[in-house]
Formats: sequence, C-alpha cells, structure tokens
Amino acid sequence: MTTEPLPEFPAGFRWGVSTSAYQIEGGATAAGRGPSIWDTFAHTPGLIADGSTGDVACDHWHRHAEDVALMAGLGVSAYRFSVAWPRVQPGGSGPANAAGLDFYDRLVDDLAAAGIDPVATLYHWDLPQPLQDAGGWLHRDTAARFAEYADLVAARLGDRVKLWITLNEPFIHMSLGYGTGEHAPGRTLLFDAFPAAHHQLLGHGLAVAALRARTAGPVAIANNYSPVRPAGDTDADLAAAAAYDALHNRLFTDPLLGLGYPDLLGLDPGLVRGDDLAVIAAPLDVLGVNYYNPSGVRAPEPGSPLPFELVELAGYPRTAFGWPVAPDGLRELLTGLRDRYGDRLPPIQVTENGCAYDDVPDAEGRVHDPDRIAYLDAHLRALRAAIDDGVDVTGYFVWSLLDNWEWAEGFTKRFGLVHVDFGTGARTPKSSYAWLRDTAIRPGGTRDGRTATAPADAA
Ligand code: PNW
Repeated sequence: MTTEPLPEFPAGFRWGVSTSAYQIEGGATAAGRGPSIWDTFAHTPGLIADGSTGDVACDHWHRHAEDVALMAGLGVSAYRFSVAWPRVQPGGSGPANAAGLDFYDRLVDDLAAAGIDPVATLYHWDLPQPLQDAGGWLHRDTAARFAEYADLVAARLGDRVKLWITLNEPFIHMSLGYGTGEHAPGRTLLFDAFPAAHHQLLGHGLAVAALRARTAGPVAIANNYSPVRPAGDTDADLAAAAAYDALHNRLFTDPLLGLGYPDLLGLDPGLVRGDDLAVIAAPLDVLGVNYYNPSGVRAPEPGSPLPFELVELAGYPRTAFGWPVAPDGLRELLTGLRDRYGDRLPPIQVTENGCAYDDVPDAEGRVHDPDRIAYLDAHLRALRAAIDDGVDVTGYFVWSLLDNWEWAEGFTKRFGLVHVDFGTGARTPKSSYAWLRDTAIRPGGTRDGRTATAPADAA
C-alpha cells in the first residue's frame, strides 16, 4: 500500500455500503414471507458449501436498528439494500402483503432519520418459488410479474427512496442460476439460458416504466463487469476473449443503452418480440457497476460446448475466494464503458466492490483486516484515476456492510466491514470500517456537507 494520502473525491460523491435481502435478513417465514428459489436451493442437500441456509443469516430482520446505527457510525451517505419479492408477494403475484412492506417502510424511515439515502434494489435473485414453478425467467410472463411487483414497492416507498435499482447482476443470475447451476434455481442450460437474459431485461424495462409512473426516480440497474484478458495473442484466443466479453460485459449493457444484442452470441431472434428492444432501452439515470475481478480467457478445447474457456490469471494476489486482486481492472472497465458507449452512458455509481478474507477476532475481540484495507485503498485510487480520465462516477458502495450468507459458499466467505458471529449474531466493526470512515469518507464525505466525526479507535 502506498503512503500517499488517498486522493479526495468530488464534492457530492456518494459513499455507501451494499447488502441483499436473502444474504442478511433471516426471518424466512416472518410476516407472511413466502419461499423463494434460494430457500428451495439452500434447503436442497449438497448445494451449499457448509450446508447452511439463509433462514437466519445475519438476523437483520430483528437487528436492523443496530445495523442502521453501524452505517451511521461509518459515515456513509447511502445504503443499498434489496427488497425481498417473496415478502411483498409471497405467491409472486396479486396484491401486496402489507406486513412485508412494513419492514422496508420502517427501514427507509430509520435511514432517513440517520441522514442516509435509501437505495433500493428490487431484485437480488430471490424469485418467489411459485414463479419458478411456472418457468422462472425462462418464461416471458415473469417480466410482467416483475413490473407489477415494482409498482407495489414504488407505491409504498416511492416518496423516500433516493435511487432505484431494478435488477442486480442479471448476468450472474443467468449464468450461474440458469447456465451452470451453481446458483438457484440450479439449471444447467449453458447457452440455452439466454431466455433468462432477455426476460430479465424485459422485466427491467417494464419495471422502469412502472417506477417512472409512480416516482421521480432516479432509476438504475446494477451490472457485473469483468475486463477480459486473453491468455495469448493467437486469433483463437482473441476470438474466445471477444466472445466472453460479449457475454459477460455486453449482453445486457448493449441492449440497455440502445445498441441491441451483440451479434456474436447467436441469440434466438424469436425471443425478441414487438417493441421489446425499445422497452429495454428505456433511459437510465445511473448505471450501477459491480466490480470484483477481471477474467482470463483462452480458446476452448475442440468439442467444448462453449466458445471460450476461463483460465486463472497469473501474477495477482488472491482473496479468500481465490479471486484475483486487480484494481487496475476497475479503471480499465470504467474507461472502457465510456469509450464503448460514449454519450449513451449515464453517470456511473460503483454499486458493489469488495473482497472476502478469513477475518477472525483476536484475543481482545478485535478484527484486523489489513488485506481488505489494502484492497479498498487500491480500488479507490483506481476509481479516482478513472474520474481523472473523465469518466463520470458519482458514487461507490462497498460490498458489504456485514459478513453475510454468501450464496453457494454459505457462511464461509466474509465480505463485511463488520464481522458477524453467526452463532450469536454479534457485530464487531473490523479495522477496515474505521479505515474507510477516517480515510476515505471523511475527506470527501458529503453527508449534507458534514464529515464523519466518530472516534478513530471505535473499531
Ligand atoms: C455479487 N462471479 O455476486 C452479488 O451481487 C452479491 O450478492 C455477492 O455477495 C457478491 O457479488 C460477492 O460474491 C457475484 O462468479 C457472484 O464472478 C459471483 C460472481 C460475481 C459476483
């Protein structure tokens, strides 16, 4: 880590933390919540690394006030959470379950009282199970159901949410959920998973229209991006890298920004009906960018069902997830988005960035996570460099506030600025929490012009 002070960020820059409903809430059957595809998946033996489920997770359902206080102590100006569709519509359609919406209503009020902007993601992968039983995102009707759900949430929270995010990482949901089966709903369709891309995008576009009708916005989507590094410079490696780039980085963003689908992917043209592409290209106020790591790609073995093969990138340190730590990839992807989309690109907010390490409390109960501090420091410098390059980036959210239930990895991967004891639920801010507050947020922090004032040794 360099000793140069972290550069300042522009006035008004939004500092935030992100979470998602199934990963933190628990309360799996509370207040009329119905099952989602992740309840079904987690409760299927053998699919989660440690055999755990999100039944209790971080017990945020009961501890949300404590969690809002932790955010206030961190000095963030925004909190990105997700609304659980199966709390709002336990059966996936029909009128709202008011008791489910009450929870988010209170959360949004508590955030406002703490001076924190609520940023609401409508869909972070927890599809109501009854909609999966009808085909899930392979089924065109799911898009219309999503817009109806968006309308119900907007009717209740639309006067207070400061940024709407329709979908979280539709690429990861399609590829791991419908392509490889590592995530719910556990389908293994490979390239036959494309209907799950188109119907998520259509759902996004219909939801944007619903949000515009009910609220003043602003409206965004959060995509996962991964700069592609070809393994070699053979034509075959370069073609494989281009195919993977089209899949991971362009499949969703090209149609969202009005360019239609990339030709490279051989999508079934029958999927796209009528004015679908116009619905999908509804103007966005913000593009949410989730960044973790670049991807190494080479040409596939003969007979492979895929036009590329993913390979480990050499020469980078790795997180506890095995993901390479490559802050240069963040600058590259941000300038790459600007270069590719030009005037079509709305302002960007980095809606997720962070890392998993094996953080263990010491004898005094303190949790020291210097690797996370180094990760955040390096990524914030890369982000600042992209801003200097002329990319319009107006916010940055750390994934995540809390150690939480990391999907197929269960409780084995800790991404939090705050340590969670999954036995007792006890929260302990890590040293990265104090670092972020004192080093990053304080100089550029714009909590209505205030700066964080909590003591430097609170963690
Ligand atoms: C994102 N990959 O998921 C999600 O939005 C979060 O819910 C999650 O906890 C976080 O990143 C950390 O994993 C991803 O395989 C899951 O490249 C998998 C991948 C990327 C992002």
